[in-house]
Amino acid sequence: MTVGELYGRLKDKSKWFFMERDIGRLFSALRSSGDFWEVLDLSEVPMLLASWLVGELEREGFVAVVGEEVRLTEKGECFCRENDISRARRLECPWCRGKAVHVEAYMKVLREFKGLSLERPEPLRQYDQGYVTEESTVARVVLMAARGDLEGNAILVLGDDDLAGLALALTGAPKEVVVLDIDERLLDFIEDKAREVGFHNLEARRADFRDPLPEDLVGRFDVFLTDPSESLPALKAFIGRGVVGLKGLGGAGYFGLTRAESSLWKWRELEKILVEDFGMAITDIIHDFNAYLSWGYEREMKAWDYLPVKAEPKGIWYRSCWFRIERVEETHLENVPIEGEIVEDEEMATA
Ligand code: SPD
Repeated sequence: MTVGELYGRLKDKSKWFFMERDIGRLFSALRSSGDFWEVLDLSEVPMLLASWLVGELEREGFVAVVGEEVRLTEKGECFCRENDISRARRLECPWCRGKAVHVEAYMKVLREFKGLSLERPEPLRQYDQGYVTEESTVARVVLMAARGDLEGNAILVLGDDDLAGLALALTGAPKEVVVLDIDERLLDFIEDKAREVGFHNLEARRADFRDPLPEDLVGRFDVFLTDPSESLPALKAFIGRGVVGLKGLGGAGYFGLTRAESSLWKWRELEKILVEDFGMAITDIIHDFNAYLSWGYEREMKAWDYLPVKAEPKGIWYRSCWFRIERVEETHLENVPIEGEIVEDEEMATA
């Protein structure tokens, strides 16, 4: 059977955006690992689609679930050989781990950041929290330095369970940092620690991004940073508020986007919004820049019921690509309330 024939049999049954290429990606990852979390990571097939697909492949006899593993059967191996599907491999640079920046000049910041993070508030499902490794947070700061978005800049952080505000404070480099979050625990923690390290130009303020950006923050910043939940309305709200916060042309923004919770269809929808509505050019997309630690509520998240194997992840499996965008056209920006729930769409899996 060809990949095209298998796709033809399955495509109309899927509830999610599904391309022929997803089949090749999934088989390729299954050739490399039987650990389903690692398969998700390697394949980059959205989590709910991949879970459903494994069920279909099991019914067709291509895979078997054995204990805590999803294994290719002889039929599955044969399918790969006949369709020239090779093993998925991680071929990232071992020096930067694919982050495209070298943290060496910021080792002191990383060391101090790790120390301060020991007491950080744990993720809450209520806010869809789940934070990145300390290395990822500091790499964001290093990238900002490399792009001229750190020294002397006014920086707005929208949502900060990753503690980017604190890492920025540790550099002592920004002119000011304003951290907005809905979670008072984070605000108190970040403000206290920033003061403790002697950075006094950080303000932490409660915000819900369904509300307009407060007037005194509109048009005040050189740079913003955010890592939103991945429904399109949430991405649009968080990034949109960030853009509203920028001073104007040349203002830059950073945000993360996964393949686990966002299909390439959603990527394109968002990219259209960035370019056409927000007047932004996409200057950087660094693949798998951010690595997230287990958030502790895996068994409660939406995807748990869909997983072919009910076992908790043993290591990092959830990563996001890191975007840098820059304002090149002063399009009209809305700063109006958004009604209703925004942290939900059919591809979101980990909330
Ligand atoms: N719900 C668990 C963790 C979610 C982490 N969100 C990352 C979003 C990336 N844009």
